[in-house]
Amino acid sequence: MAEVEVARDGAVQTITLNRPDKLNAFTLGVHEDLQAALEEARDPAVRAVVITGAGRGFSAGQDLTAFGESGDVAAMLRATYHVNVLAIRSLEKPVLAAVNGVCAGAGLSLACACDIRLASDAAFFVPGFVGIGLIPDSGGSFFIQRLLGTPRAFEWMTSNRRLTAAEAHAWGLVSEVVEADAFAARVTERAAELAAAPTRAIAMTKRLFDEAATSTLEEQLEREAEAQAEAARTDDFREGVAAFGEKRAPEFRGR
Ligand code: LHQ
Repeated sequence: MAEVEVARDGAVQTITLNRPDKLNAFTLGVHEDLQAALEEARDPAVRAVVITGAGRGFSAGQDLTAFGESGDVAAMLRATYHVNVLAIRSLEKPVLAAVNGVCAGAGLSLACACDIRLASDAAFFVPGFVGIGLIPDSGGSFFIQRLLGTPRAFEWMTSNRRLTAAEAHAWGLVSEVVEADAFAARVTERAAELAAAPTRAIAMTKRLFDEAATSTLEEQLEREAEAQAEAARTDDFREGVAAFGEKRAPEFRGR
């Protein structure tokens, strides 16, 4: 079995981290396969991406038994986690983290690099890093600070406290918690909704929000104007306005 499985259902690509015995902890092989899967997700026919885990884990982060694969930690991070986190952010379509179970360390960072997080009620969230004397890497210090705000992010990431799915929802870390039995069906439904959305507008919204983190209002207004001009040239905009006039649901094609 591959350590990362890729499946396509219509316009949805599902990427499953697949080392269930090790809670889908990351090895070099997992990084390489994830990189290939994210490259495949650039296909314009893919309009929504789901990242999830096999078994009872989403991911427990770095495989601590494979830590010795490279002596140079910074170089290892740059060559592996950084590439995949940046690939998720630059993907011009929504990426949904379907957090089916345990989510820790760089697995938590990866989930937080995604655009939307849905959690099973069987999931729980653990910083991990501080438990072994490390700092939140793989974008953890960036995304978790933005999602939770500095006081809460700092308190949590320095405590290593387990957060239940319900607590993660109350904090805004995940947008929805679903009973474990109904989780797969809900993920399929949510991913299909995203894949049927106006993909170009969603991609531009994703980029605008990322840029807003470091922009002035003036810069952002200008970016919005340029992006809106582009969105207004899409077939999906024409379809949206036509459907509105005809009092029917729009059929967006992602172009
Ligand atoms: C694991 C792991 C794991 C290997 C569970 N590795 N086997 C760091 C270093 C440098 C550069 C790159 O970046 C990073 C980033 C990081 O991600 S650092 C943080 C690494 N992650 C952790 O420290 C979490 C370690 N794991 C845990 O604390 C627990 O396993 C959690 C809280 C995630 C889950 O606890 P349980 O539900 O009680 O499961 P378990 O501990 O029994 O784990 C099940 C199996 O998975 C077990 O194997 P075994 O053969 O005994 O059944 C674990 O050894 C294995 N496993 N995490 N990261």
